[in-house]
Amino acid sequence: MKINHTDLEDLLKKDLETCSKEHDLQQIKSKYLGKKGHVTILFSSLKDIPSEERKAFGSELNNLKQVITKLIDLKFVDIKRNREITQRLDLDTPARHHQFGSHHPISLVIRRIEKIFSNFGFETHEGPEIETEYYNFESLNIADNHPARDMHDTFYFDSNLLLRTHTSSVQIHAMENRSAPLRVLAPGRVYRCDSDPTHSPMFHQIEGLCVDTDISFSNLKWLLNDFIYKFFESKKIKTRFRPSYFPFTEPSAEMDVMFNGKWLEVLGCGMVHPNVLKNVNIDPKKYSGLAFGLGIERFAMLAYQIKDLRVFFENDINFLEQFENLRES
Ligand code: 2NL
Repeated sequence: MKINHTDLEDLLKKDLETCSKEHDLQQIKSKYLGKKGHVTILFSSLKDIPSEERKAFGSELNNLKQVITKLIDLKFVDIKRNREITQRLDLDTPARHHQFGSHHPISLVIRRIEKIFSNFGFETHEGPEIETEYYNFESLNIADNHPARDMHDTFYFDSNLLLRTHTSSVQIHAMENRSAPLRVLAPGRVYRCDSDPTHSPMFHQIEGLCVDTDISFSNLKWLLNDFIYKFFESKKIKTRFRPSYFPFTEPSAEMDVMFNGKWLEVLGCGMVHPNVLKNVNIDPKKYSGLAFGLGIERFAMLAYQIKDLRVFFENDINFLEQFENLRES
């Protein structure tokens, strides 16, 4: 009996052509190579073959088995690879939803102000939000009995440690570390024990300080006027300086800007008090300084026409999303 070697191979090839699933291939495999498979049956027929033909027939069978095993194995690899490709390119997969975040308006305003002052050589400095009484008050010429030290305004941890009430302390550290001349910008969170619809116990401030020889009040006025023109993108905007009082500056002033026919106070400023310079070992006879401080929430409200202070701290996604397109400003 002669086995039809090519018939079986062709039969398998046809079966493989229409097969695309691993499960179906397993069935094909057992159809040919399983216990009752074609190849196995052929092998069991060996014993009925006349002995002089057996050797040749056996060798032919081995070859056939090898070819069939190889074809089936290759098909397994093929199915596996196809599965990987179709999984990778599954067009029914829902599109990935890219949701870009946005910067908080407070961050945007800080960045804009930093950019304007960096053109005048001011460098941003940071410092701790927990300070000692010395750095928050004493070094700034704020006397022991000054109302700003009152327990109602300042968050104390103990008699010495507190949450900074302004970022002036950052500038004190900067003057101690770098000495004069220097130009420092100090943005950051500050804390006051005050909470109502127009006051948040945590808010943001930027202070600026320039110490050099021959710094005058007219330098201060020019710098701040130019800053306001740049920030509000108009040279026509009206400003004025009113005399004021801060323990750390002398003279001191408040700057108003005209919006819709009304004067609005936007910042406080002055010439650094000689006592403050002495506290950081800078000679007030040789050096003088200009300084200013402003509330960032106030500037953000003006820049983006925001009416209510509380939206800055609620982190409502509908509010924050509006600043998405202003990322680069
Ligand atoms: C305001 C007023 C101001 C300063 C801050 C300052 C810092 C040093 C020395 C002198 Cl180290 N002055 N800062 C000066 C004047 C005013 O802030 O109304 N801020 C919201």
